[in-house]
Amino acid sequence: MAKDTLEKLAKAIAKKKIRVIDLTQTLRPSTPVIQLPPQFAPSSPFSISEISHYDEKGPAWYWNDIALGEHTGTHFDAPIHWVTGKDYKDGATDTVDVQRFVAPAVVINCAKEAAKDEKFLLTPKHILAWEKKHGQIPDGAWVLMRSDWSKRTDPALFLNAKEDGPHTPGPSADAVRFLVEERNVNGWGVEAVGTDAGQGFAFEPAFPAHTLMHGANKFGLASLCNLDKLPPTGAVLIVTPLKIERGSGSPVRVIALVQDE
Ligand code: 23J
Ligand code: MN
Repeated sequence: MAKDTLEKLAKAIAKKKIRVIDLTQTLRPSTPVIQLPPQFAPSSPFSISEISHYDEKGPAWYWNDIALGEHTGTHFDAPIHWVTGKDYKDGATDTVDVQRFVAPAVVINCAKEAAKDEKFLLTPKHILAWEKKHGQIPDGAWVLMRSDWSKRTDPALFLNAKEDGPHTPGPSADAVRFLVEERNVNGWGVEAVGTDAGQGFAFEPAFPAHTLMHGANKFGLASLCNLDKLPPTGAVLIVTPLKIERGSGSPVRVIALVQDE
């Protein structure tokens, strides 16, 4: 590799030949948080309170206290989040190999399907059809499911809770199995509140994107946005969770590098 590769990259970014796209939702008290059945402990909503605002509490400075669950808003799921990944020494927010925080991404566009069917499930058949057009998913890539779900700005419509549980799109168990076993992905990312489909609790295995991905030391990304601004292949994601000691996940600012044609 040429020794000036990084220098060229920095110049291309400065000249906007390579653009930086924000895949992150704004954090605010109304940020939707996953809702579990009542027998399970809930994650609290994001909260923010002012410490001082150029006033008597701090004449020249403004700052806030914040409180939030690790899995709030646009966030990273570490392998130890799930019981199947609990023993990975490099599976916590503070122990993950940072090399994996910079990785290519492919985007599978399911926007039309999700618009027609709120419970749309991505299957191996869809993935293979995508690969026929765009080539095989590269080793170590993020696989991102574009559903345009992030365009649901009303928190209730975003969570889309119904009598029988949430109606939100996601992967089938077979799709997750395929990505883990047949393609050595870095992780799986979605626009919905969690990496699993809303009905994933009833799948076999339950919550396959959690059970199988984390069981294989792979990552998750949830509540992404702007996936419609990414090409199907060629983007590079930078995902840097907070270095929480033994953290199971973290809110994260996800950015993508994209080279225009
Ligand atoms: C805890 C329990 C079930 C689920 C989740 C968290 C998530 O989706 C998450 O944010 O990791 S499904
Ligand atoms: Mn999570």
